Amino acid sequence: MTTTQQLKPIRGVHNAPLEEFYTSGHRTCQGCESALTMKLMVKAAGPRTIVLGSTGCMYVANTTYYSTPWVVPWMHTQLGSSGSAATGTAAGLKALMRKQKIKDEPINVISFCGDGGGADMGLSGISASLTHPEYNHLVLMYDNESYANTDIQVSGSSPWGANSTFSPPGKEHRIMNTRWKKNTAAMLAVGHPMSRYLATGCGSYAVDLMNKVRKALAIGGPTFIHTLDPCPKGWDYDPKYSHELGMLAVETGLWVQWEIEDSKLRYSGPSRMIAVGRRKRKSIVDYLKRQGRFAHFKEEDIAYFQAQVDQIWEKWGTPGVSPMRLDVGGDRA
Ligand SMILES: Cc1ncc(C[n+]2csc(CCOP(=O)(O)OP(=O)(O)O)c2C)c(N)n1
Ligand code: SF4
Ligand SMILES: [Mg+2]
Repeated sequence: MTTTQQLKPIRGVHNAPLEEFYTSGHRTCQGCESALTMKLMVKAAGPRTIVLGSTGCMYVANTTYYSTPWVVPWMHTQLGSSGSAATGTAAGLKALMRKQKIKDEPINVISFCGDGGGADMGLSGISASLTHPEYNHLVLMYDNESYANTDIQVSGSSPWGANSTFSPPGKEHRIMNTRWKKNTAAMLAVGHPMSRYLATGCGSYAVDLMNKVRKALAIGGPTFIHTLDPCPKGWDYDPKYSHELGMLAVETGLWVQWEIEDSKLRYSGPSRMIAVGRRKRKSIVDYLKRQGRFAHFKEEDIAYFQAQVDQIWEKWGTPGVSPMRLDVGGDRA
């Protein structure tokens, strides 16, 4: 394995690097948290970084003709290809260094995708990338809970009941998306023992997210981070509330922040406080009522949603990560 950069933890927001590698020149919506995720991701990674990005808002809105916010080298890849682009780029760099065509130095490779590109279309490529311990890279899936760039179609990561262009509530059927959100990071964590680091995060907890990016890049081998990114357009709220909605998602226990480093699971931020019983989860009502995509919800829908979140914390073997529990099978031979 080629060496990785030694990236020290950032102790508090005042110690975050001042340099920006994702700056002006993008055309994302006002209050776009996915843009914030990009900014924090590459701020944490630093200048010796190559970023690859699959089709979606973070490609299209960031590469308007002759203009881009990326200060580091950046390349677009096909919608389902974040995993293979990551492996290919890491392998290419390694070969060039071995042949002494370029200087042998640690270069970060980050490949990002949206939830449509990662949780749905590119899942197999990401899975394959996490089986190659000889290549160092991070796949970051920014999750705005829809195929946002093509006008908010439902994805496997969209929340139950949310209004989208593919799941509009009607008079006959109020709840058109009857699927619960996929738990992508945990699914990948369970199935890929060669990956030493997988985590969830949210731009509302900027230092936590930047430190997770640093750990993922420094540890070596293939890694994965899944962020939850409030999206004013798709979630239908005033852009000024993006930060608060990200916090609410965590404080209600709907979005659980954790990391698995060398098989050790740790919760972070409010999720840790909730997990150790030092903080109560907030009710989901405020989170739902502040977003137009849930405006059609009746009391029974809110109650169902709350019951699902309660279950994640009260019935799952590892809350928010895995519903599995050991069954010792007392009545079986
Ligand atoms: C193979 C393929 N199918 C469909 C499209 C059209 N398309 C472009 S962006 C996009 C949405 C991607 O959604 P997601 O990955 O969640 O990113 P977001 O737009 O939400 O940022 C789609 C369907 C495409 N570019 N390639
Ligand atoms: S639609 Fe959502 S994800 Fe896309 S640029 Fe706008 S706020 Fe960001
Ligand atoms: Mg999306």
